[in-house]
Amino acid sequence: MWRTRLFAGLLLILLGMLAWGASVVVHDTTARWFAKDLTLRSQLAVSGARQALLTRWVPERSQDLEEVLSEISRDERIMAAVACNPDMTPLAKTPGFPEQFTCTLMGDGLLTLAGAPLTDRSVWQTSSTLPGGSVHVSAIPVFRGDRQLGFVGLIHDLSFLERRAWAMRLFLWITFGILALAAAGVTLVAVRLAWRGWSAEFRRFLEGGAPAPEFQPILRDVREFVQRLSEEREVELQGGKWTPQRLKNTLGQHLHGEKVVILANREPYIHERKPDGKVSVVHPASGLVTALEPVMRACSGVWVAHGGGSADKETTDAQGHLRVPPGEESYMVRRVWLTPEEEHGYYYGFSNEGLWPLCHIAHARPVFRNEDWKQYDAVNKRFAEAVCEEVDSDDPIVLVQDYHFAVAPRYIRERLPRATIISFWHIPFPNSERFGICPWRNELLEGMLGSSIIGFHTQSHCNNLIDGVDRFLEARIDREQNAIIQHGHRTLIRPYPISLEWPVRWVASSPSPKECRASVAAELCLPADGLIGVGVDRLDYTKGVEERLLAVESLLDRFPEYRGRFVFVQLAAPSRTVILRYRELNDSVEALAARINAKFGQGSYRPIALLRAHHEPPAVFRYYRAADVCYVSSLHDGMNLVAKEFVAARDDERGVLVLSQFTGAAKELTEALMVNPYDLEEASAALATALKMPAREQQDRLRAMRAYIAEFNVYRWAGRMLVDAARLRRKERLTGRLTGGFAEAPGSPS
Ligand code: ADQ
Repeated sequence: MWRTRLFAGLLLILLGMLAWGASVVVHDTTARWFAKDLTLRSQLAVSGARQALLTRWVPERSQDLEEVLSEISRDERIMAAVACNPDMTPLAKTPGFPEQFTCTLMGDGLLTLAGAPLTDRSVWQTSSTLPGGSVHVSAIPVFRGDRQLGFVGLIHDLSFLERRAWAMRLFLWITFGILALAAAGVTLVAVRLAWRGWSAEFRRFLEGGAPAPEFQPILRDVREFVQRLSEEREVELQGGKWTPQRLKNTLGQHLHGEKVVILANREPYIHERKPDGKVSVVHPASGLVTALEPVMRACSGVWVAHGGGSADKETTDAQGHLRVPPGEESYMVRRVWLTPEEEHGYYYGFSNEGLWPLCHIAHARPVFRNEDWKQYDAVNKRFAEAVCEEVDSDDPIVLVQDYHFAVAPRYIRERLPRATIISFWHIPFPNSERFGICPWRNELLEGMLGSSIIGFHTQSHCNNLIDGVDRFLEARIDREQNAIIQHGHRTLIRPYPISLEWPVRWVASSPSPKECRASVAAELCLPADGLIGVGVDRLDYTKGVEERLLAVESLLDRFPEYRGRFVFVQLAAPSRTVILRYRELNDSVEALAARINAKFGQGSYRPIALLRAHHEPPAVFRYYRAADVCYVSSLHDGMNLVAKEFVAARDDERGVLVLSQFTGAAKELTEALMVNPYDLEEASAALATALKMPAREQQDRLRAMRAYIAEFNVYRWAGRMLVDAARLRRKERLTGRLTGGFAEAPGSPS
């Protein structure tokens, strides 16, 4: 409504300005007309009295001449008249003729008339102001034959013209004013009537009535908007931020506290038997686990995963069940056992030699073996069965994690047609040209489409999946809703950028950044003004570890002032070492670090500290908190949680994040120093900039990124997905899908 008022106000102002402009134009035009009119009148007055003037134009008859002038000035507009000699002296004038209009003034005026010689048709004129108002002054020559006797000067009263102009202006203002009010009034009434119709239509729609067809598209948007608003409101009421409690409440409110079952290859806690015979619990180096574990703590439920630890079997019951986290026991892990052949084909083979390089632009050739595919498919089926054993209703909520389980959603759907299955793909999804090289591309896509929702970190990965389906499958794409409909079943494709728990629990239990720095600097034998860089990764070729070490070399080449002062600590957890490409990477990183250390090392100083081992989270956070700079140089990464962890670790608001532009995180952490990791000059310059960055700027950048992660934390990530799932279930119930199988009802909402 305020828009309408604004529009009406603007209309009023516009019409006012129009009225003012029109009055100026009218005034100028009429003034020009009156000036012409007065010239004519002056000529007429003088030529009418010509005879009388000629007979009396001698000094002796100045008395008579004055009478003639008085006769001329009897015209109601002529105030006074004067007769002047050619030598510019007055011959006669009417009483009260204004002193300032001298014969000299008027005579000089006549002389300035350009062009032809003066005649009795010539007129000089000007306007002036007297205390009583404006006047018009004119001078007209008087000739006897060819001889000029002199000239007559006339003073015209112009005050009537001003009065007339004011009257005209007033008239225009009133006319335009009435017009403006009428136009604004008509607009307001028209909008009010339209608004009433629209709001009645909205209300009817929101109350569940059938809207008029022309309103349907906009009303659908409005309903979604209102729903979003009410959710935002709910957020505000709960203090604005997503927390474990809020996630629990959301589950209770939207999903009535239903149990969530997670299917992931990696388990959150691995039991390993150490050489001394003791069993230890290991937190795996995995972004997926880092993100999902806090969600499970908040939601409870069951996490179904491969039991890969050497002491995993002996720490579970006969069904592979174990309550975790150790000491808290808030949710259940269900371990699934794989034979070495199964693990080889499904995990190392198809998942990590096939799909992983297929999805990452990191110049590793995917290897697809028929035997691996068979294992992958069979293992997916086994895990799907394990999920179905863990559910306690026929319409459970299942979160399927990552590329290891592309076909599991279809197997779960076959057994539980009413399940709500959300698949989240933690790595990039390739474009259709690249995806098309996979011999089992159709089977993978069909499998994924068993899901109710498929999530990616970014919209561009969503688009790639949709394009792939468009290209390879018989399916209908609803581009407006970002949905795929196949065999009557609808799958929504949505971006959900993953994040961390906030605050990260390892930060609170860590020593202060100062203490961390002192202890790490001592370990590295750094001088007092020493500087520390850090990189934290699984040793994977997509993480750009080689490019990172080369950037450090370039920094020391180009900026010698850092030699002897700067040490880059690379924590590198060995990963997938069964695969040749990973073993090669391991060797080449080691060789590279040794070469750079040999080049710049001196005494006890080594610029690269390569710590090739798995580190438990407190150790990882100690390095984050000690560092001046953290460099994340992934060649391609779905999100990259290391970047977010570094920011979360720095509650002292010190340190700089240098981040590869090819990570999903780069789209969110825009205050990081962004680099192309292949461009060693750019990367080393960014490292130098980071090491010189003033404390104030470090603080500004970190503060902005910390605020972002605090808000967009992992509870929000999970909450958004689960709320979308709940909405979907509501819609499905409404359209009767749950009673009639999972086929989409005709015209069902998305
Ligand atoms: P990852 O490829 O595993 O995850 P990332 O997101 O960087 O990569 O997470 C790595 C996790 O492992 C972090 O929590 C880190 O602290 C930990 N870690 C790394 N090196 C370690 C080491 N040496 N010792 C101990 N812990 C270590 C996949 C995708 C990512 C996506 C995540 C989450 O590849 O793009 O961000 O899933 O969706």
